[in-house]
Amino acid sequence: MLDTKKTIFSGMQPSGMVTLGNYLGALNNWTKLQDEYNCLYCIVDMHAITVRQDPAKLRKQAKELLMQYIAVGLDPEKNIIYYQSHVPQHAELSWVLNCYTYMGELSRMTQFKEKSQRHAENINSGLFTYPVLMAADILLYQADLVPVGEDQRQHLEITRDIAERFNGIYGDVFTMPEPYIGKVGARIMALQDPTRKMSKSDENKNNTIALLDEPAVIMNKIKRAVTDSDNEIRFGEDKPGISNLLSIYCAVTGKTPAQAEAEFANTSYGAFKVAVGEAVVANLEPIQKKVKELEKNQDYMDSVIRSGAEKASRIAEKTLRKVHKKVGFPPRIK
Ligand code: ATP
Ligand code: LTN
Repeated sequence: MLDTKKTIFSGMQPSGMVTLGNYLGALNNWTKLQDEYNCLYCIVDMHAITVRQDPAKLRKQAKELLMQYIAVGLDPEKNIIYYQSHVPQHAELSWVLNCYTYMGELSRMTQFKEKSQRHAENINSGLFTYPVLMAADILLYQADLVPVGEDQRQHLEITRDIAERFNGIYGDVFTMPEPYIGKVGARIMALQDPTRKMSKSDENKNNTIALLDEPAVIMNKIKRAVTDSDNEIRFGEDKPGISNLLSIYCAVTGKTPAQAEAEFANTSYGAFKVAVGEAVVANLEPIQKKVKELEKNQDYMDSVIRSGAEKASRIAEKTLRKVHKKVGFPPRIK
């Protein structure tokens, strides 16, 4: 049967505990797409080492991320789920694409500027070429669509620029990918500083809610979230804290902004925060339960890891061979 489904690729770094931001901005959309598309969801451990990681912790986080992919509802039978470092074609294509990417365009990346400020002691060249590896991830699988949070829009643009440049020279080698950015939850902010995005590598754990946080911890973090003093529950640029909590509420309940505003029109901040906390806890409960089950099933996890890498590698190799041929590398002798 002819496979006419389009392809989706996305990834997440095992750089900390998965946050509510990662879930609402990305993971939650991924599960909605798995029936209509051929999907690959990668754990981008090679991206994670652009910031110094503790080896034992990185390994643990990668495994936990994999379990959370499955626990939120990604079916390993329907989707290709794998570790980036198990598929060497990512690094190989990344090298080639490095030679088609300009220093100038990489220096304009907001994430690079932001991360080099945060890690001034370790501004390594991997951090600088991070978007090239990301372009390789996406282009290797000829992805049509890339579901990500708002913060990744710029990386998608540079991916398209690289693809367009390469195709311009060699003909249609790469499919042009489009970003897929959801309407709600695309940018969840830090709880203690709602002008910054919630980020899993944030050292202040009061800024983030982890998918695996205990219910009491979640309630507490939301209670302590920074708001303002005018006691009005509505969306507004002048109300970043309340707007963030409202966005979270809408994303976990499926309610529209107008519905949420109406619901809390005469509510105190205290009661509102309890309602948001309870909605989050209820949403995360089944995910946490599923992770506990998966933790007990090592054999199953191993089989997912093995088969995911095999399937991804087979597809990736096709694109890589084509690229090698186009740029003029000598053919392999069988
Ligand atoms: P790090 O802190 O290590 O940079 P991160 O939390 O920013 O990590 P990533 O692994 O870089 O997370 O991103 C995974 C996915 O989650 C991406 O699609 C990204 O756009 C999305 N995402 C990250 N943070 C948020 C957020 N605060 N709101 C919505 N989506 C987000
Ligand atoms: N840079 C992304 C993670 C990432 C990714 C990708 C996302 C790496 N490769 C390919 C989509 C497609 C981030 O979220 N920080």
